[in-house]
Order: sequence, then structure tokens, then C-alpha cells
Amino acid sequence: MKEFKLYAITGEEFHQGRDLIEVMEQAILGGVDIIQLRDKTSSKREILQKAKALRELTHKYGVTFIVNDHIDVSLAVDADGIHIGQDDLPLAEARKIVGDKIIGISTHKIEEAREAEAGGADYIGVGPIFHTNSKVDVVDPVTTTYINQVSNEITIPFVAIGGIKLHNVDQVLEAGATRICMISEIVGAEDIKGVCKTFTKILSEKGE
Ligand code: 3NM
Repeated sequence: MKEFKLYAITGEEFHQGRDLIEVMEQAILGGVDIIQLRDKTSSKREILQKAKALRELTHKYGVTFIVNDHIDVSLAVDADGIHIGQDDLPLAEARKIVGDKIIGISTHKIEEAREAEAGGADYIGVGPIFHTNSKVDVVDPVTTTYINQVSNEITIPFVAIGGIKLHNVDQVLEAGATRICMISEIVGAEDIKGVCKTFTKILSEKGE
């Protein structure tokens, strides 16, 4: 998959009434490399419509587009890939369905990271690093210790997630992460583009 640093996930409960596409366009203009559609409440039909619109948007800007959970929706709109959790279809089965499209997997401990790598995941999520209100039933924070473990051992791309904010991102990068993923700090911001530009700058300085 294309190299990436800044990854934004939709979270319409934080959009403050702003239109989904406008919110994500601001994030793209701020330098986001990947957009993920994550929607745990809408009907499949509604999710499909949102996915179509986001596919169009991401094509326009050449940004990678991932759909959370719904492999069928991802394929139907020709997204670049899917993101799945530990309780979803196992990686091997998902791979049979999506072929060489991107598969990302959420991991919360090193055993899961190893399994995802061995199974051929394209990237893994590593989190939640800090407390988050954006995902229900998520495990307790894994802290930056888990980033240390993954960065020392895992060779596929990993992205840190969960409670990451401008005020704590330094800890995440210092622990060894080079890619970060957020919902609320990005889509809940007053100035979405500005916040993304700040993160983009921090990430690129870190990479130098
Ligand atoms: N996955 P925010 S944490 C979607 O640890 C998601 O796998 C997580 O939202 C994981 O940036 C999380 O608002 C929520 O904390 C991230």
C-alpha cells in the first residue's frame, strides 16, 4: 500500500451537524492520507450511499479510501480496502474475498499484531493508546508501551489510535509510531483543515 502518516476516521457524532463530505474534504485539504468510513449505526443502504460519496471525494484528491466492517460495501464502491476488528471475519477469509485490496486489522496486544502480520494484513491499528470515548466496548488503554513493543518487533505498517490529541501526540511519536489515526480530534475540530495541517507538520518533522 501507499505510504501514509495521517489517517482520519469518520465519526458523525462529532461532526457538529456539518456535512460528512465537507468534513472529510477539510481533512484531506489538511493533508490526511487515508479516510476511513466508520458507521456503527446507519443502515447498510445509508452506509453504501456515504461510501459512494466518499469514494468520489477520495478519487478526486487521490486519497486512499477504506471502509470499516462492511466488505460488501467496500467492494461495491471499489474502495481501496477494508478495516476489520478481532471479532470480524478472520483475515484469511477476508483475503479470499477482497483479493489484493488493503486489509487493516485492529490489534490490542502483541499476540494479535503477530497474528495479523503472519496472516498477511497490510497494516495494523495499535490501540487504544489513551482513553477514548469514540469506540464502545474497547479494551482499556494499552498505553505507549504497546507502541514500543510493536515498533521493535512488527515489520508491516502500524498506525497508533485511540485518544490521540495535539497535546499528547509527542508521546506517541516518541514511543516509535510514525503513523497516527484519529476520529474526534480531527472531525470534531472547529478548524479541521488547520488541525490536520498541524499534525502533518509534526509527522513530517518527525520523519526527517
Ligand atoms: N479503534 P478517537 S480506538 C476506532 O484501539 C477506534 O482499535 C480503536 O477515536 C482501537 O481518536 C478507536 O476519537 C477510536 O479516540 C478512536
